[in-house]
Amino acid sequence: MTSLLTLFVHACILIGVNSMLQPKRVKDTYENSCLHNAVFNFNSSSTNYLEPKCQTLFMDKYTEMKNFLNYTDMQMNYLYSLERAVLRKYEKKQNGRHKRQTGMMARQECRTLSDGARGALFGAIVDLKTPTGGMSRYDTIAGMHSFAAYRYAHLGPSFLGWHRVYLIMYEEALQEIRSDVVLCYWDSTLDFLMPGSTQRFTVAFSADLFGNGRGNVINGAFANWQLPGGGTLRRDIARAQFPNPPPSLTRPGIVDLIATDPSITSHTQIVRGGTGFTDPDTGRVHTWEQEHDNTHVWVGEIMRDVVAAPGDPVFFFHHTFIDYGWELFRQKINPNGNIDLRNDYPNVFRQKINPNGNIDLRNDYPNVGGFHAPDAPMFGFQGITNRDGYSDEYTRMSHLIQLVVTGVVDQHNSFTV
Ligand SMILES: [Cu+2]
Repeated sequence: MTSLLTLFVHACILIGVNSMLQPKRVKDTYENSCLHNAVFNFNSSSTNYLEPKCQTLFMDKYTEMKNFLNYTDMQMNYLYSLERAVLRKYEKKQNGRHKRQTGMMARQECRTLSDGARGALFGAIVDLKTPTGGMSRYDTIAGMHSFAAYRYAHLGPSFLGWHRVYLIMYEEALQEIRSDVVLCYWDSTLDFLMPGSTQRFTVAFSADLFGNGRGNVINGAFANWQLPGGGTLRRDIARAQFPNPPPSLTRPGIVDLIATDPSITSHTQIVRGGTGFTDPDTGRVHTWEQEHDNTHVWVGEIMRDVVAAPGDPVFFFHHTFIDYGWELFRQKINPNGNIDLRNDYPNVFRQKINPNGNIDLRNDYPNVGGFHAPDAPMFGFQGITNRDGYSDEYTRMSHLIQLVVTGVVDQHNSFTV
């Protein structure tokens, strides 16, 4: 009797473990569960643990990324170890669906961090950049973005989810160095509110925060960073490289629009390839991704280059804010948290990617649309689908749980730099 009971308990544990390893999906294809399983169990370049069909599927993707980035097995192992850590947390969140977490650290504006908290976070970033065993973990993570840049991570609905997962992975890497840090965001609407010609003197780009904003970065925590492609980290903030229109920081009005406008209620209305919304300043179709582009251009130099951009740590502070703005939207359309927003993933991949209609990017990147398909594996994160990037689990992993829509934007506006 005892042994039967033991057996029963064991079986339960096994079933429990199994279901933990196989998160529920909206649409679980053979490809997705194979890749998920492969990533989850990946710990060396050996794939003998996979059945032959799955082995081929996985190795094709593994080799494609490895060759494109010219990474060593050690670098690939590192990326997969991070993805696995992210997946483990995801599944933990899934199992604790209704549990409210207390005492969880929340991401906040970088300028509102205490000196100690900012020192800890920036210190971890600098540590990540320090080469260990012949590689910089920071550069290994940054390079991954270049692989995904043109095809999966931009110009469509996966932009939001892809970058969210990417931020979580980066945060995971930082937490392996210091468990008490979370990302902070650069709310560039604050700097936008400074009169135009004074924006370049923002404290954000000073020795106290991200380092100087023009030329080689020679002060602050990220001074003299070397880029993997050669050269030093450099910026050219608030310079009108494209004087017409000049680069703009994130506009508070756009944040308000997506966070509070009651007529913008689906993801299709904020992503590229969808219907977009009307830009109050230009009257043109606009999206949250396009608004994010502007700040990249405003920072200039490395940040302006979609492939090299994560080489500037400001990339992650900016994206953390873009992720935050998206979260304001998500909470607006799902205030009670009872809608699975994976089902609101726009199925727009057969439409023109460029809503202005002047360039059909499908001609340049013939498969760009397909790469954004809801149930396609998220590029570089084979164990996750594009649609999964919209799930609540990733929100809850993003240290955004304490977000409250009401009052947040006002707080920003009255915050003085
Ligand atoms: Cu990006």
